[in-house]
Amino acid sequence: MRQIHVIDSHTGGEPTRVVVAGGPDLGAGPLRERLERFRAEHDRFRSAVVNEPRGSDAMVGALLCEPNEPGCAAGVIFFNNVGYLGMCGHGTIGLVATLAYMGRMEAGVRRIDTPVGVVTVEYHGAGVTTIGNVASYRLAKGAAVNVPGIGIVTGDIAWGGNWFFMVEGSPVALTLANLEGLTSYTWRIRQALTANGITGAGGAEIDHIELFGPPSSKEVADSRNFVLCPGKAYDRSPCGTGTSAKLACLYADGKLKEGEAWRQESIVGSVFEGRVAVRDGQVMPYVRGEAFVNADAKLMLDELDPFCWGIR
Ligand code: PYC
Repeated sequence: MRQIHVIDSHTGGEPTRVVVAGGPDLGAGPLRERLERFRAEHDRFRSAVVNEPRGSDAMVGALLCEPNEPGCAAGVIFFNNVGYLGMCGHGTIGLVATLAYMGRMEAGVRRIDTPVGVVTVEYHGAGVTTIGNVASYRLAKGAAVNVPGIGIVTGDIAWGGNWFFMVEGSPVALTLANLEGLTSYTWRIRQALTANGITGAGGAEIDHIELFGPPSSKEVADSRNFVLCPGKAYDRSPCGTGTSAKLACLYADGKLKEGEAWRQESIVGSVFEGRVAVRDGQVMPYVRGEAFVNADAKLMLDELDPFCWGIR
């Protein structure tokens, strides 16, 4: 029976399952090439780790790898219920808490290799980390999409390590009680973007939809969001890459200055604090959040189990 050592955590309510041993051998080389090998040759492993009956639609997996880029403390490939993520902010904060739990991370700044580039992490102790994400930017302001049954929806298309369509002013109040309505609204936007060929740079699929509304209170945050992830699950955290994309848009609009704090609240009430620095004309987002380790376990993969590779 195959055994996989995983350590689970949550960042602002959003789960991360780090595979620390027993994962597929993806060889060496750039993380983006190893991600493609993972997808092509070991995709059922992804499903076994994050899908039911061992996981859930909300679970994000993180395969801990040897880094390729010099000076990195670790490499990581993120995956979810339907595929792979270039970067994952809440997952990186969860990864750092996991490395600290394993005795592999002390307070200070480290570099982490990901398929979309090197990110930095500053570990503050007690599960709190600030990630220095990849350069983020807005590709299009006020892009319009005709959503069947809804009409024209206008939003910004932005990169924060994943592609986002970001809508200001949700027509449905951003509360958990409206989860079905929010999921249906954002899913229909996502389908309309695909149907109309509206993409990120280089034809990349926009697979995250983010709605913004007022925070629960001005003392708590500057804004509240709802983020629909690629596999139709919603992000319980404020979404690190989504917050990065938002920061890039705010900066581009002159609504956020370099170094100024922006507190993004999630649909479950957890908060990330973000800032930007500008380097060589690029917007570099910094996002701070907190993660808790909540399981250190062995997954068992028994080929006699009809759902050994997850319910897909
Ligand atoms: O925190 O970047 C993030 C993220 C992406 C998908 C789920 N969480």
